[in-house]
Amino acid sequence: MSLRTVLTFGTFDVLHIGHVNILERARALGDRLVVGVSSDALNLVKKGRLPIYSEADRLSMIAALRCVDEVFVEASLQLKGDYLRRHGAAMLVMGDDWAGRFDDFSSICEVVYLPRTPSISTSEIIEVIRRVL
Ligand code: C2G
Repeated sequence: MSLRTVLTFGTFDVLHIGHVNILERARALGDRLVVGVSSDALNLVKKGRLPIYSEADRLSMIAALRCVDEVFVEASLQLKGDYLRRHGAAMLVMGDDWAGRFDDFSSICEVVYLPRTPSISTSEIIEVIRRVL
């Protein structure tokens, strides 16, 4: 019987409980979890700034989590379909801030949006740190 691979994408900058929650819930939906971590260059395009933590550090932290089996660098938003095929994904999981945005990939695998963890985000953490400094 082949293993059911779940794949998810994200920047995972300034790692927090919302990130860990979605990764653990994604892993529980299959047998192995593969995570595409956005490159620094992609983040600059997506969010107009570089992440606080470098690409290498973000990859290391995500790879160190017990629920994560494999990580790779997501270099381009346009390659999502290729990444899903290359890793033999049975399911794509994203937070529901992306609801509906990845439905086109349902021709490749199941697409599932999980509720975000409320009241925490990287940008809020950065804002709080700015305020206390
Ligand atoms: N997340 C969550 N709860 C939060 C914050 C984030 O469930 N409180 C989820 C997001 O919905 C996402 C994942 O954690 O599925 C990673 O979040 P980000 O690092 O903010 O990812 P993002 O930059 O949105 O990248 O092309 C898609 C992107 O790669 C997603």
